[in-house]
Amino acid sequence: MSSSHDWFTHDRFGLFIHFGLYSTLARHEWVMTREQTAPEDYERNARFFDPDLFDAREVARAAKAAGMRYAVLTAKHHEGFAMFDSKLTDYTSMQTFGRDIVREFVDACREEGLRVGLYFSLIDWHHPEFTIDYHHPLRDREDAVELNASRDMVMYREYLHGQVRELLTNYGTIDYLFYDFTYDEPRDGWEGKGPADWDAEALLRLTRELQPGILVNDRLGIPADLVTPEQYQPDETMTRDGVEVTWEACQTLNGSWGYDRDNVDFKTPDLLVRMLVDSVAKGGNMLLNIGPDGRGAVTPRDLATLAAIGDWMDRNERSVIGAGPAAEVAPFGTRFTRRGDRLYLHLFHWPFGHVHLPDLAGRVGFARFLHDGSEIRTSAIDPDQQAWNTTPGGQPAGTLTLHLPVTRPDVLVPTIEL
Ligand code: H79
Repeated sequence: MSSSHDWFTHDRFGLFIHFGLYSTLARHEWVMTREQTAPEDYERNARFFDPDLFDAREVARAAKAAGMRYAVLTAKHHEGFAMFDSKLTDYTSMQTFGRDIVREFVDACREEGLRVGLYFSLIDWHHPEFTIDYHHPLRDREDAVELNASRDMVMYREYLHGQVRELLTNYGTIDYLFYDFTYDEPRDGWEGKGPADWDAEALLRLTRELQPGILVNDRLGIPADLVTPEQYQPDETMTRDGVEVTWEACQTLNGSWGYDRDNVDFKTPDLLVRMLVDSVAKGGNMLLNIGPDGRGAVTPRDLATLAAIGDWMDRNERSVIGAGPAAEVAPFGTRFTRRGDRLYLHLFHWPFGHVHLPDLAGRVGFARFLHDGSEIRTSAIDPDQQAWNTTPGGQPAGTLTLHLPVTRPDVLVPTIEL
């Protein structure tokens, strides 16, 4: 069965962009909560935010060159600062530095042929009607409970729905909306927030009414189109009530989403390719994040990482894009993906001499490295003539053995097409 969402599972790989006032503070996008900054103090930073080097075309081109097919920008994060021309507040990029970042982003994506995604925070620590809860920057104030008595989530909800209406009305077709997030279990004597606070049913209805083809994640706290595991790789294909679900792992380069100057705990390009392959092997997507810096530039390091992934994708992308899980069981330290009648074996480590693939004897016409098309010689254990085989001992009948070169080819993840 095909649907308007098929592009998503086909495309498999997208770019996440976290960009906001926190980019210039440069110490994690949760800095407001971490440092318990009052909204009026945090707001002062807005006057100094001037991302003169933000170039949406450059970002979109880097995504394209990395092999990504869609991109998702933070239209507004928990800090409440709108990176678009919202008429419902003056706390916007338009009012402070005269640019509609969402507009620049959607235009650039379309020019580069990328699907357009927006991230929108359900949380808003700047809005005066948003009640204080355990994630809120005012949580530790003595008068927090009294302050809440004068806050009204009904009014906040109107604002929330209103900004979503703006985003889904004024920027053409939006393919994907990433809401963030529901935390409805109480903690430390505080309430959380969830579907009732967002009026999730009505918000989801509004979303679909304004953008009939849109894909929505499930962080409104009610089932929607996909689940978005954050900074972890699921153990296997994800299911809900026994049915496989569409999923996407969102992953960071260094553990922070917003630009985090002093955090140098970076994932390597080869690890990131393995994470992408791992997602596809389990039926999922990967949304990989960058955080442009305080001037809006993508850091040289992040650009280099994207370029390195792109080098791998140039030769190997057909093993992930348009591909999905395979029924065959992959040997330890490897992953299988499948596209049509092709199986792809991704080697996360480099064994000496051979890889043994159970039950594949007689089913493989040709084996080759994907990066250079070079043949991998194979041998099979013939169930009728066990003595004939050249395979080193101990493999059961039906096993296909791949004969690898001693030297690991110089690619991030060697991939063999079967
Ligand atoms: O936008 C990104 C994150 O800011 C947001 N979702 C992604 C896509 C998000 N991150 N964490 N959470 C949502 C859940 C809350 C985690 C917390 Fe913490 C743990 C809040 C306080 C402790 C980690 C450490 C995040 C802030 C400080």
